[in-house]
Amino acid sequence: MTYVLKPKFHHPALPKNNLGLTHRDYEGSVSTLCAGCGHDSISAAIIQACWELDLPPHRVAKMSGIGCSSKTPTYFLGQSHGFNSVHGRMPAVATGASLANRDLVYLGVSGDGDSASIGLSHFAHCLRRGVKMVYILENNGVYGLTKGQFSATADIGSVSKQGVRNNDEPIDLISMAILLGATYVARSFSGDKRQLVPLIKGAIHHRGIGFIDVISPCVAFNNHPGSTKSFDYVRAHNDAVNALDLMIDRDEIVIDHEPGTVVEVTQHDGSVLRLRKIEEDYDATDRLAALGYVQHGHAAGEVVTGLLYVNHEMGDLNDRMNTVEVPLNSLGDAELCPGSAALDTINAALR
Ligand SMILES: Cc1ncc(C[n+]2csc(CCOP(=O)(O)OP(=O)(O)O)c2C)c(N)n1
Ligand code: SF4
Ligand SMILES: [Mg+2]
Repeated sequence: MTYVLKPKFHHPALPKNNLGLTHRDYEGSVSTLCAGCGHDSISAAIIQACWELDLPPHRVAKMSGIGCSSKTPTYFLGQSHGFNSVHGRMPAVATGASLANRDLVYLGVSGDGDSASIGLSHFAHCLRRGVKMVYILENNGVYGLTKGQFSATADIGSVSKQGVRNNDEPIDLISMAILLGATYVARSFSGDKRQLVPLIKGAIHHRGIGFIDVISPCVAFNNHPGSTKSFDYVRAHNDAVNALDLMIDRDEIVIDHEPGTVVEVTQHDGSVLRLRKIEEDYDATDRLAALGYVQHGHAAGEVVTGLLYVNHEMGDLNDRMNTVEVPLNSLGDAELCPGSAALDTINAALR
């Protein structure tokens, strides 16, 4: 519970990253979610990714909306900035923050209710505009916080815990993201940390929007036979198209998974996404093919996972709007009020 403080001491032999910080330094408060909730595993993956990347916690801003998923930023990166906004409005707040200060790493956490219902328009515009952020969607197919109503991502024909059938078409946020022009689109499963941690790391290093749809079972309301968002269903239908590793400064890394054809994508900041193909024909840089593959997988009841689409050439919203490099709050009077001559030039340009 949040009122139970986590002990600050830790084993002296805990490994440290290049900043001299242990994994514990990236944790937050004790989680109040149900024991076994998929969302807690995603928090653990975020902690692992930030620790491995040597991210200074004060350089991260956690943004969220409302829901069990949106509560989770309290449970990771306790020394980072955070803004828990209103239902569905996380993308709008993150857009403003990202434009005002491009120096921070923005980690947005949302739920399927938060992003696919009340916040659908905010989700869409944030993705199409390419806000520089990581957008993690903790997708359980239900409104967990308000006791398990079907959300807009629940599959047609899936059955609730009370035995009610969902008759509405689901919104596939991955297909939407690709159609909307998002430039880093991935799907993963909260139960697969080995896949999820590198996907989060790659998204943090991506210049643009890094959208990750993580299937995250709700053990209280949507983890029964008949659900297509349960641990058992996702384990049985997980179709991974590739496995990702992130190389920074071209460091040699040890890959502990099986061999396969490797494709490398160099990002704006020089980091390299190293994709080992599991599906030989899958090309994560081909937008239309990715869309087709995801749709076919969905029609066959498969949960297609991995880095599904990446485009490192588009840049982000800050590039497109030509925003200043430094945070707005560090600008002084001289930059903010350049005088009447500058104003005359602007006015002349508008005549
Ligand atoms: C404006 C507004 N409408 C409705 C609610 C009630 N509400 C709170 S959380 C939620 C849905 C949460 O579902 P999701 O985003 O999927 O998060 P989960 O709890 O499943 O992680 C709703 C409808 C609210 N808090 N604010
Ligand atoms: S109600 Fe569901 S989503 Fe919410 S904490 Fe419990 S298991 Fe997680
Ligand atoms: Mg939900």
